[in-house]
Amino acid sequence: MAGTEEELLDLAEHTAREAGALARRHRESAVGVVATKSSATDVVTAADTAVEGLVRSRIVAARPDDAILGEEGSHRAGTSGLTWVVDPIDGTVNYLHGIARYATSIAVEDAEGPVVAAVHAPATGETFTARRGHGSWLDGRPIRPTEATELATALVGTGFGYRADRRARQGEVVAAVLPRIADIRRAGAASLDLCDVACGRLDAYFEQGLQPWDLAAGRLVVTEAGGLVSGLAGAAASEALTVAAAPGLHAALVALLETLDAARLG
Ligand code: LIP
Repeated sequence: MAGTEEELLDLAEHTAREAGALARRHRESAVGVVATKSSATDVVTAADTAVEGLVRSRIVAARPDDAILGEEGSHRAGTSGLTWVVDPIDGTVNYLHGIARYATSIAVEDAEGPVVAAVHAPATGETFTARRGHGSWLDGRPIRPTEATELATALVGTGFGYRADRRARQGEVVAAVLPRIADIRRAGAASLDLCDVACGRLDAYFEQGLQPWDLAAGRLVVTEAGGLVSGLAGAAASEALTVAAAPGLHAALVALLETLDAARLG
């Protein structure tokens, strides 16, 4: 499998870069909303659809027996036991508003979870990669989380959902967390927030409501860098809640969020 894993990572990285370049070209022309999903603010642009189509075509051409799970609907069954989990443009609202923080996020999963991951940010040109059991890298350089151990001095990322009732609850949680940490960052792209934990730009990150394509690649980048990712009460990270942190901080943040019942979906 080793040779295949290296080939998988190479394909994921090169496809994420090509997809990101297409997203950037679309952004430099005109970007418009072509549909909405869970709410009026959960938008889909023509670029989302075009970029996912490009990723799908590259995967099918190279690995026709693999399954695909894409945010914009390019679901495809497979027979190989591997699934490509794709967010063509993570940070869609940023992208639509011309905020230069969005990414193409690609993970390949087997029955045990993510095997390889690639997160490419076209606006900065940065590419995060990870391979299970082998580490995480930013543009080929190994990355590590911070040595943070105290919530009171921690810089923590978070995000909010597309449903107003869920945001109301998330706002309550953030209001309770904020006095217990140094500061909060809400930057709008979960995959990049997770990668920021992996490389030490953030000490931790938590968010309720992440979809598999938001989470799959960034979770492997964090864990292979030496960070910890979970839900609450020993659960795995999921739509209920994702908590990613430097190893010295993770338990304290989970404990705080458990006291706030932060996973109670709005
Ligand atoms: C986004 C996430 C972000 C979250 C947004 C949205 P999308 O994904 O990356 O962290 O706060 O609500 O889910 O929709 O841009 O792919």
